[in-house]
Amino acid sequence: MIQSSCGLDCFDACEFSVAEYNSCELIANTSNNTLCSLLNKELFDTPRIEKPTIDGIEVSLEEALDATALALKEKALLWRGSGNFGVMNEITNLLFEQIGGTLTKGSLCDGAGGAGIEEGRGVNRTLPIEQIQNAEVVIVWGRNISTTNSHFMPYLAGKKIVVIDPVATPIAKKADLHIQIAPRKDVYLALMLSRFIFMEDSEKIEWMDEYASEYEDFYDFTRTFRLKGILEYLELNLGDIGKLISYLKFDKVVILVGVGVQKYSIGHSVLHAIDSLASTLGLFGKEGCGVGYLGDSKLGFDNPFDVTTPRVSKVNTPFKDFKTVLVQGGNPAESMPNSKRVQKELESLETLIYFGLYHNETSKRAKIVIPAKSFLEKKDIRLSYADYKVSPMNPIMDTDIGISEYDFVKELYKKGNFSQLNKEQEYIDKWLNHCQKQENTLYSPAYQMLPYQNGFGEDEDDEFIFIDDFEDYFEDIKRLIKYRKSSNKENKKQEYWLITPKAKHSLNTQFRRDNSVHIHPDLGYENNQELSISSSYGEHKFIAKHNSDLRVDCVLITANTLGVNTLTPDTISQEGEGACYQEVKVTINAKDIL
Ligand SMILES: Nc1nc2c(c(=O)[nH]1)N[C@H]1C(S)=C(S)[C@@H](COP(=O)(O)OP(=O)(O)OC[C@H]3O[C@@H](n4cnc5c(=O)[nH]c(N)nc54)[C@H](O)[C@@H]3O)O[C@H]1N2
Ligand SMILES: Nc1nc2c(c(=O)[nH]1)N[C@H]1C(S)=C(S)[C@@H](COP(=O)(O)OP(=O)(O)OC[C@H]3O[C@@H](n4cnc5c(=O)[nH]c(N)nc54)[C@H](O)[C@@H]3O)O[C@H]1N2
Ligand code: SF4
Ligand SMILES: [Mo]
Repeated sequence: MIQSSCGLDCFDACEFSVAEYNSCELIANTSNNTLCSLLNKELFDTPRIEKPTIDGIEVSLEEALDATALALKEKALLWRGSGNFGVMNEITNLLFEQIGGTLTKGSLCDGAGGAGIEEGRGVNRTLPIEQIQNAEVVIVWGRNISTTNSHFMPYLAGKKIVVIDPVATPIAKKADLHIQIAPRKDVYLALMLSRFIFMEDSEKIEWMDEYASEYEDFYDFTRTFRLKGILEYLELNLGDIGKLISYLKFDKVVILVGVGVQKYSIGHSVLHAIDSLASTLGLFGKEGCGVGYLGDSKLGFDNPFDVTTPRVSKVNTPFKDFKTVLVQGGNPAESMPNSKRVQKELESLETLIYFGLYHNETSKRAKIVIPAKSFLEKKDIRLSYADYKVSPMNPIMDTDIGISEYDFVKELYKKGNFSQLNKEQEYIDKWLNHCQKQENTLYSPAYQMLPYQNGFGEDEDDEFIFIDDFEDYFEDIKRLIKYRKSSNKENKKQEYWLITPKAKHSLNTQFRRDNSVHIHPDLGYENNQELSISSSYGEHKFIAKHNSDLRVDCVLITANTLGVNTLTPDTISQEGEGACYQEVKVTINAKDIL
């Protein structure tokens, strides 16, 4: 038996075993006993890049690495994606430190929300699965559990479920309560719920006196908004709020937040407001309670790949300032926002190097293409953003294809005459040595059964800091409410919110791709009709798919859909240097509108 784990960037971090080397039959080690089709099927079915190429012509690995070494002598940037979640992927940082190159900072993923959590709690600790299991009520807030986090589904069985999501997701359809909120309004909902909790005297004063004593100021802040106006803006009535509060008032409440709520410039404020609501209810450090988001998986580790190189934004990366760009484990030409700009800049580079498993929109534009080994073929360990488990990844099969990140860096060290690299196992051991070991399981050094039980901040001697203000430059809601009646939009083309979540049979842009735009049937377009969707960033043609799970004011295009990011803005979130994929309104253009 060889033990290993899935390296895909996913909440579940599944572990598996194989009976023998080179066996493709993966046996799940999870309690739920299934591995999803991404690992079991798509990973094996997707054609790999087998040979290195330069200008499309097959070359030996040696030639490709020589050309890479030469190109890295120019002003060079490393843009690393999240194609493989193993920690050894970051070893390329050491190479860029040696060559005096530049790395990126910020996040296409959870950065904005993470920053909001740190504003309130000081550090972003993961909520242990045990607390989810112990909850009576689970509020699923902008997370598409059955698609992106399916191994959590069994933990939710038998609990009261509330879903806050603009889409009637599968879990929303089964929920006790679904608030089909309009996009980007969650911060106001969290603040209003907190206000009502104070108004009803349901706040947990004793807990707050000890751990979050500035609550009076928070209550005052929630009262700076006009109640009636906000409820209208939220399209909710007092009855809806009452129902939501009736669930929040249970003893054991867990809130599971996904990235959906924070793909906006105010993403940090959304998480900060949700955490503030949770503090009002004393949900931290208590059995069966807590707010689970994407936790800081590296918390407590001393990362051997931390380097101090210059960094540029990962969200609106100025590729044109560089001569050489190495893309590793990512597909910026499609996964980054404002992808037209990205594609143009990648095309005009002197040398774009793509180091990955599959051909994609980035590899197609690359001068040098170097095939990587997949996580089934190399040694690594992975952390998790939804659990404290640390999972070794062992090679389970041989391949002639590609090179591992460690060997890639080792070869380039040799070619550059840089100092000796440590042995691969020594780096892996540096990670492992920090882990807590219980029986045969490894846990992160930050593992705590009840996070924030003793307080907040790194040393757990701080208080929770409530949200006390935020600025919204995209929607000035005080103005919106004031001028609602007089605003005349008749001459303006109807605009829709763009919802761009994950797809079931792909992992971001890896595996199956799509070409659909989901629209509500009431909009009057035909199913399968070609529609051009445009925003102030670009325009792209998609095939219409009727979807009555949507609100009529939203269109939905999944992250694996070609062209979706021609529509999205490369704005950087106010905090956390995160991407703001949904901070945009789009229009629908069809020749034959009914
Ligand atoms: N519209 C829209 N855009 C989004 C999102 C969205 O929800 N909507 N989501 C955003 C989010 S959350 C994320 S995390 C990003 C992800 O965006 P990226 O980080 O760019 O990831 P992918 O597009 O999935 O590309 C991953 C690539 O990694 C390569 N790869 C896989 N394993 C390995 C390996 O072991 N070594 C090497 N060298 N390469 C490997 C594969 O060839 C694959 O093509 O996308 C963001 N973009
Ligand atoms: N199958 C599959 N699994 C994946 C991935 C994948 O591509 N495919 N990607 C992985 C990665 S990189 C990540 S980061 C995670 C992310 O996993 P999730 O957090 O689940 O991310 P999303 O699918 O982007 O969006 C989640 C939900 O947010 C809702 N939403 C959108 N806008 C809003 C809003 O304004 N308010 C509220 N309340 N809800 C909103 C969407 O309708 C959607 O149901 O999933 C991981 N797992
Ligand atoms: S993609 Fe996620 S759910 Fe599927 S096997 Fe990997 S970790 Fe598990
Ligand atoms: Mo992500």
